[in-house]
Amino acid sequence: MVNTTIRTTKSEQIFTAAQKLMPGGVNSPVRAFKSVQGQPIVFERVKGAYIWDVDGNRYIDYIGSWGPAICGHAHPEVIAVLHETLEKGTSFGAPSVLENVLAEMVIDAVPSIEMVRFVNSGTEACMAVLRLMRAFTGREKIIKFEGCYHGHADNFLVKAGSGVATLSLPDSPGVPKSVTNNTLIAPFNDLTAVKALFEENLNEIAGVILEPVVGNAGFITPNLEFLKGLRELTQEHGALLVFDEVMTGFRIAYGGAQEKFGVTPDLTTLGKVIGGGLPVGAYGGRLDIMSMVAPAGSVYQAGTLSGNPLAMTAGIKTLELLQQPGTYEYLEHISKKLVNGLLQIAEETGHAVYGGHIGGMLGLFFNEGPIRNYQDSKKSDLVKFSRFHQGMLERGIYLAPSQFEAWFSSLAHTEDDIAQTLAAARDVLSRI
Ligand code: KE4
Repeated sequence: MVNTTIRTTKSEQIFTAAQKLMPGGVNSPVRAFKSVQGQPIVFERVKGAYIWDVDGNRYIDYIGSWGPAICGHAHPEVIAVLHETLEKGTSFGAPSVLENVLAEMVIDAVPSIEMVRFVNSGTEACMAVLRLMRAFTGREKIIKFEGCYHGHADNFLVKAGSGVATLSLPDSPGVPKSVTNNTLIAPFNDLTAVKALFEENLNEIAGVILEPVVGNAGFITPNLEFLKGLRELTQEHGALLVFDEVMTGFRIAYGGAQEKFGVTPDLTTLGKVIGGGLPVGAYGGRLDIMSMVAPAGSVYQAGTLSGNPLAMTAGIKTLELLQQPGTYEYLEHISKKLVNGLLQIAEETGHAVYGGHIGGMLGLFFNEGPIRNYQDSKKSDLVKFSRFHQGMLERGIYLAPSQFEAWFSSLAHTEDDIAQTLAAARDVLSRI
């Protein structure tokens, strides 16, 4: 079904052509709108909290390029410094002082990070941190949590979230059993299950990796006791604790979930925000572990465009903007206003909805709740979500096209944007 009230002729034409050129017409599955009605909107340009499609329709955007646009799309100060760097070239393939600057900012901000390595995506960061965990401990098994997504490397495509959950893909074809045999799964927020895995696999588990606040099974918050328990359990068993903060890093607090909850892992992965919209990822942590990474140590990892000057420039400026006083209070305020407004409207219009927020990250389920893990979030009403998504799109509100994704606010979203979003939600929820 195409959007009935907004003209999307050009989007349709371009997307039809795209499907002959790229698998599913997209370069990342979740963009394909497979689990919601309608078809993908083809973007023309973005600015602040808004996007414009190729048909000239404007939307208030709560995806923000899946996290990077935390200061608003195409922030003038980011664009300005990028122009300056562009004049000096786009890639050096050699050290630049920009890498030192961003590395220092990340090390100063993130409690667990004493040394950091930049890569080009969150997937790369998670792949590298996995190899490092195994090298440091000499063990092969890892524990991940159902519904958590750590990029598309083979080892992590086991009961993953995000596009894997959205498309309800089986553990992806092409991933050898020999690889996933070493990936143990537990339900999020279930410390007992993790304890059992450690006891059943004594001295074999290299570490535990998790999204400390889940964004890839929909928005799921941790029990603090769960996070603290993982910290104690990994220490007790000589295993490493890894926070995948690709999504939460610099978004739920300047120092990420580990600052917010006061639990410090051994290693952390980052992405999205630290590149300010340019391709980036990073992994970092304890000096004794990071010193094992080549060429300082023997754990190999490399990348042609790693630390490239454009991504470093955009990341530095983005973090500078986030350091300004009041930014996280504003993100908290805007997210809270949106979520609380939606919960109230849902109640008034008779829909079971569960939602929450932390800083600039939020989410909503068509579900009675509580949502403690992926099994809970899977019980959500996906048909109703799809109708809600389509209705909001037709009213100029751009939400993640999957129940199994988080929403993102930014410093550019205004009170008026929230009011418009809530008005649209009331209209849609009173009709579906
Ligand atoms: P990338 O390889 O997409 O840069 O990062 C992978 C990744 C790792 N860890 C976490 C916690 C992540 O959220 C991600 C990527 N997030 C998705 C959104 N759910 C990216 C959007 C997409 O896949 O197109």
